Amino acid sequence: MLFRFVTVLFLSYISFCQGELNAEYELTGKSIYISKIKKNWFDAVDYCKNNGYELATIENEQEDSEIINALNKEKPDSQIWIGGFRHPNEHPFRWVINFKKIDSTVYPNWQPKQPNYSKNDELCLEYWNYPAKSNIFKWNDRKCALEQIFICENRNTKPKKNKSFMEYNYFPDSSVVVNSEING
Ligand SMILES: [Ca+2]
Repeated sequence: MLFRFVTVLFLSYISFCQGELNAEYELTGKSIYISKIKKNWFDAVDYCKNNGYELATIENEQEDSEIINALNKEKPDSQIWIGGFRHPNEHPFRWVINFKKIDSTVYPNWQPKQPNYSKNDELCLEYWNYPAKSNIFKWNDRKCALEQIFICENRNTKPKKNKSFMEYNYFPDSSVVVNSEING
């Protein structure tokens, strides 16, 4: 366990030295990094996890507004991956960190007319900054294969079941999703 902890710290140190992330933001109950590099959604999940973080999740309006404040300071790209996804056969999106459904019981900040389940293949969740429509950093479902910047989070209080969403065998194989999106 100690070795694993030290390894995670070491890997974090390596990545943070490579200039792949913007400055750390200390928010209520967690810290976040906004990446400078772009990855598809699955690789963004792995990148955060390999550094002891998770792709960012949003539990309530305060968490949403704090991340949006950080985004407004960094002025990053207009589309940024966060840790929400859905199974092709299920409509509620879920958070990677705890599998919780993103439904009416959870604070939702969708862009108008989103999620639109475009061609039934927009399985991954992003922030979409769309100032022309006065929609600043709201949520949108988008193709997981697209390479975008992303947000990693480290929560002070870890969920009790912090299994990777991959370990639930819930999501279809990531290479199948990416290949079908690229070729389909
Ligand atoms: Ca969409």
